[in-house]
Amino acid sequence: MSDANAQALLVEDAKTVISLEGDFLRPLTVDLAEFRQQPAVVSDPFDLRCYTTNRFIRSVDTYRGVLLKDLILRAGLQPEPAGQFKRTVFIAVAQDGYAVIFSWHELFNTPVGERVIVVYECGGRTITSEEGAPILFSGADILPAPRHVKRLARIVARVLTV
Ligand SMILES: Nc1nc2c(c(=O)[nH]1)N[C@H]1C(S)=C(S)[C@@H](COP(=O)(O)O)O[C@H]1N2
Ligand SMILES: [Mo]
Repeated sequence: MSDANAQALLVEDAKTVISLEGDFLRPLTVDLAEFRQQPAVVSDPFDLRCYTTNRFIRSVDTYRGVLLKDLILRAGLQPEPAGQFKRTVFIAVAQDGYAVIFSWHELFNTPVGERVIVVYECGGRTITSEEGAPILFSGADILPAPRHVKRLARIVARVLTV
């Protein structure tokens, strides 16, 4: 990639934002350029396969991204009333309205959370918005396609009550 191309992608990254909204302590907006300053997680190559039809979609090379739970920790959860944060669900919403759910327990107290990342690179190359960046990927799921969300726009926190 030429320097000019790399620069253009960085400029595009700075314009690509994800907002954390709802029941966070400090709702915030992050841009993809900031992600490169944070600790990264790299996933193994995998086959993208649909849950509903079991259809093989394509093989995907290594992904690099930041942990969803690191973003959530930056925005923070309400400490009061005690323990209420454990009732939080996180809705990851794409630009087209496609949405998937994670629970607080799943992210912070199971191995699933160690592998839920917001992805900005594939096979060492920046993913463009045409290719679906930023992608939310849950690497421990059995069938990966449902929680492989292209063009992630928002993470909405909701404290559930019964
Ligand atoms: N933004 C967004 N991401 C999405 C979906 C969608 O409708 N919108 N569908 C999911 C489902 S159910 C499947 S099977 C795959 C399809 O992947 P493809 O669009 O790359 O073929 O994307 C997943 N990610
Ligand atoms: Mo699917």
